[in-house]
Amino acid sequence: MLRAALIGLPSSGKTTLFQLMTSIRDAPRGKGDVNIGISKVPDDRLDKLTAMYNPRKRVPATVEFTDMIAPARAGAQALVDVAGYKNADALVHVIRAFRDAAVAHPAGSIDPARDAQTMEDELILADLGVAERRLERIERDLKKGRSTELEKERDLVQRCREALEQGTPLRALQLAGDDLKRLRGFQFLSAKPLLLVINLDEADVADVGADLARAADKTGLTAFLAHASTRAVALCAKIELEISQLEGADATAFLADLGLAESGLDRVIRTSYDLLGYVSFLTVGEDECRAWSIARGTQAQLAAGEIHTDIARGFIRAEVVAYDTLIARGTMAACREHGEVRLEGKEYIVQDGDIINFRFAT
Ligand SMILES: Nc1nc2c(ncn2[C@@H]2O[C@H](COP(=O)(O)OP(=O)(O)OP(=O)(O)O)[C@@H](O)[C@H]2O)c(=O)[nH]1
Ligand SMILES: [Mg+2]
Repeated sequence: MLRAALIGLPSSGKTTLFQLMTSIRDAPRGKGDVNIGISKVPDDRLDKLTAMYNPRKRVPATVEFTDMIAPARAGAQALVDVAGYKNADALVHVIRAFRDAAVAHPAGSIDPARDAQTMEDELILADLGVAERRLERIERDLKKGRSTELEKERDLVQRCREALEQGTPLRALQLAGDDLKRLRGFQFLSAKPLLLVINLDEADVADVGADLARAADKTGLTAFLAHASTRAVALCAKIELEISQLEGADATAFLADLGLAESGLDRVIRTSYDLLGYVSFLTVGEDECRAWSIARGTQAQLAAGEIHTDIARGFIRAEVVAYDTLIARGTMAACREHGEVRLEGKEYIVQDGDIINFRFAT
């Protein structure tokens, strides 16, 4: 399951967004450090399959959101100190663009570009400390004896330090393969995928709609976004939360009035998936129809492990049919008759929308 942590200045709208994403309307306060909630991933394909199989259970993929309870600041320090934050797969930075004089801004004025840069600087500064400490240790160890692996690590961490010193977040380096593995243990904050959520003012929603370029222009974030090496979504958390409490048809009509084809929840999740390169595969049956999330490029045996470690361990074959094929044929039996249910091995790369039945031995 994808785990996302909400960060941002005080009163930027983190808890409002958390409520929108998780349907937890009165999150408990004062119990531990963080609120944790689950968001169901909207999925048309799962809806269609549920209609086809009429299963006892329909289980969507989920995303877990973490929100600090009444933090002094949910900035880089929280990410370093609080476990639920440190282990997040992705960070969601809520940037205040709503004006409301009744809600004080810690810096005394509304300036989304300044706030976006402040958070970026915090992440970079925290990482710079980690990189420098690591380099000192590597140099000390290298004096004791040569090691090719340590030298490789030193070169990589040096590259990271140079980027950070120039104000470049590590996610912009687009590291891959062994380099990515070497960095994993450090939990560099600026290397984590980051989604920016521009929390619009009520008065700007109708004008902006779902047009990100216009939202950026309106909130002075165009230049920042051009260099941020990340993705953004613009929404008004307060209005979206009000709309989400309406009945389905009313909510759709309300969104359409504002020029929005999709709810804020859908947009935040879809953009997070794009950002992380996540795709879904599905399992079907009379008992349960279910969607599962995996990273793009995941092999069948690893994907099986999402369901259960036993299935991965005893993996024999994956029976795979593409979603579009099943919908076109109408039944799994018809797909079989036409030879469209493929048998795939451990190393098969699971595709978005694959419907899979894993064969395994226990
Ligand atoms: N006008 C307006 N107010 C908003 C919007 N989003 C949040 N607020 C209000 O701003 C205040 C702070 O929102 P929260 O969601 O609690 O912000 P937060 O980032 O969780 O704040 P802390 O947890 O204290 O750091 C609340 O009174 C919200 O109702 C918005 O889009 N427009
Ligand atoms: Mg809060």
